Amino acid sequence: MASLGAMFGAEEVNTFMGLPGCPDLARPGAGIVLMGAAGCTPYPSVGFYCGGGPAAIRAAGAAYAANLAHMNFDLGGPILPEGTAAVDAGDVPVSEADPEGNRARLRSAVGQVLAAGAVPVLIGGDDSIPIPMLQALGEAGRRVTILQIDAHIDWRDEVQGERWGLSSTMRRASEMAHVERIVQVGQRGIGSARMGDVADALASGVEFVPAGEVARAGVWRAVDLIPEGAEVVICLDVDALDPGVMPAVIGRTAGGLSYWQVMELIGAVAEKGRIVAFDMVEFMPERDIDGLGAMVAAQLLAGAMGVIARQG
Ligand SMILES: [Mn+2]
Repeated sequence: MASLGAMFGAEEVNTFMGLPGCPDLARPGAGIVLMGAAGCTPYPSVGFYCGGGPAAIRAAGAAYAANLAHMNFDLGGPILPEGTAAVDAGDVPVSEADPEGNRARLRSAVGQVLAAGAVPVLIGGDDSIPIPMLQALGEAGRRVTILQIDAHIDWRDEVQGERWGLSSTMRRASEMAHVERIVQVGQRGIGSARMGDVADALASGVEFVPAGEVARAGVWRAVDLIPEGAEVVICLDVDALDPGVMPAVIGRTAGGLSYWQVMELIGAVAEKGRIVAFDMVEFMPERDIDGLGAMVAAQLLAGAMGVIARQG
């Protein structure tokens, strides 16, 4: 079948947008290191239900391999401007049977990237993946603000006895001493949170910017809540996006953010502070419609990398 990539002469590539690989995480030779993970701490009822995410997002990115140096008007230049570089380190090995080992391997991989002075960009996989990434930032001595973009608040203390799963990500983050502030954007609809969990989050100092507010007034209050000069971790659950552009999620919820609202948030954070780590999770290929969600995920990921490459 004819494809966009073939039209523009993209060779077959295995990495995201044909970026160079990365044989040694400790010496990436680039300021941005992309890594995938099929999962981390699964709930037994669903397992690694986003396990195909990294491959699907890379496959969608392959279409742009021949266009990497072209003008991207979203960024005002090529994705990676002259003098910047990004590599794709492939996937961190994980297994549904070994969540503790998965967390250790993810912490170690992210830690190596941070030690090399690069920005880790992690693609999942479900929303349990950011937890070890956040721990690695603490081990590296970083003090961070988290900007979580998600339809759900992820403040469950445990689910089916599991404390490190995808519904507990922000509660675990709030317990980490090096996490100074959490701003959460995109909550909406039915099933976003339990009342008690919202109360706990607010009591801990979390600021919520619901999707309805973003629709009415834009992303700017969320940006105002990011401290000037902060080191920021952006945790993007793709279900924050409207299902009209991002159908590839386990639970579609009406009224989500647009591509531009998410790009505005990412760009504004990089202007106000510095993005020190980024994750994109919960992409579920089996739920996609004609590759629409994968295209949006790939373009958002490219856009985020372009913003990170440009920040001071
Ligand atoms: Mn979510």
